Amino acid sequence: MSMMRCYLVLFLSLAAVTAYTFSPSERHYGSQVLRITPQNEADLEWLRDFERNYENALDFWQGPTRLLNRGVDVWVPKSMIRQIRELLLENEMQFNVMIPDVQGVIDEQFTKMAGRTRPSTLADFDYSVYHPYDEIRQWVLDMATDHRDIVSEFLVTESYEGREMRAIKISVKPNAAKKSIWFEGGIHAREWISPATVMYIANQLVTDYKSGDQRVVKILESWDVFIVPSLNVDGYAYTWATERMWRKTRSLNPDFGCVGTDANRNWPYKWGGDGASPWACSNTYRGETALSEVEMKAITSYALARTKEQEIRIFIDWHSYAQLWLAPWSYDDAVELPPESPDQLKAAQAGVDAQFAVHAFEYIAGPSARILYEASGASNDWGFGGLGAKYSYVMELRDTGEYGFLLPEDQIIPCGEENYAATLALAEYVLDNDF
Ligand code: 0X9
Ligand code: ZN
Repeated sequence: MSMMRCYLVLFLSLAAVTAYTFSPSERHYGSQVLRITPQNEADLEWLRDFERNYENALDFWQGPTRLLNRGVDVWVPKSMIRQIRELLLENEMQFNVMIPDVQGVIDEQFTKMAGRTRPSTLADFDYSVYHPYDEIRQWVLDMATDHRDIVSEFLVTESYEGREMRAIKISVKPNAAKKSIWFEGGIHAREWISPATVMYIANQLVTDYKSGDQRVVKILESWDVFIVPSLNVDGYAYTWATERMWRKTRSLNPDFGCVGTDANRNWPYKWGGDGASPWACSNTYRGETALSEVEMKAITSYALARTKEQEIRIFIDWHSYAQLWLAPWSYDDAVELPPESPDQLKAAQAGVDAQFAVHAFEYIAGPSARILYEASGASNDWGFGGLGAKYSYVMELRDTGEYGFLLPEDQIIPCGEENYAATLALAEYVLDNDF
């Protein structure tokens, strides 16, 4: 063997065993997530005030919703635990500790991941674990290379910090009558189950199509599928390197000391109304203007251009957590629902039934502002009102408040399975009833 080849072999084998050592540097020792369960309307009213008063000091993983039996999950730093517990007791709120040691869960999950190596081929890509951004980007490239007959990839934009945001299109046989499905994951950085689930679904569609699964063949002969696995790429990278609980983008807000915009308050439809903050330090900061974020500008113009060629009829923005299908409207709970609402909810219900049939996990479908809370400048409103996709949803994945955003890896595949079933059911429902 020549000296050169010898070095090359040595280099390659070293590269193969170089394990990654991610671990966020921000630490949250002693912090807890408390779950407060409203017993009646008066409790809910109190919780809404509580959120208003503390939204700048505490991170509401799940704010007060319109669903009486759903809890409010609030992440409390160690220094405030006594004060918040006393406040809840004084006001006779029922609560329990949902996560007794947030840092403990984060540490445990990163320890489990330490020592893993990068997948060297697509065949090595493990759908049952979470992946750092580089690997997601590489997955996009590999999907297009290894399945070039039906998968293509494209660059949506470079992010604020200069990362490539890439996406795939699954398209079998050109057929003028096809319509499109649009899935985007990872708009909220810390909701790791979202990119993991959309990648699972993409792989399953391709695999099942290639093995001749008749349901999938029929679906893909009618629908092209766009999948953007990770929309908020800078935020996602930040959750691996620095702050596991980061939600927003990473753009600087020159007039404020705080970084980032809530990309899901930055969509250009009913931007800047209720349920979106004008304050840059808020986790629901709407941004300086609609589409102030480069990622959002790129994704909206890309989707608008695509729908002109081949109507995007199904649009899902994947989030966690709460197990909900959220249909328009998001921006106002009092505004009349669109005439399409009954169809949107019926189609979602077909998905809910399919989800339940797989692992008996219950999802609930409804109009977002009425069953959850108001949020203006949100994706499902733009998908419907701006893009014109009749079946436009925010999907909140697992769980309903055991681990929340820190969903363990052993739930990725089950979550993928039930949501793959939901995807097929939704695509079929629309195909059969309203194509
Ligand atoms: O608040 C959000 O952006 C979404 N929930 S999350 O916990 N993933 O952040 C929900 C947005 C859907 N719209 C309304 N709730 N109105
Ligand atoms: Zn979210």
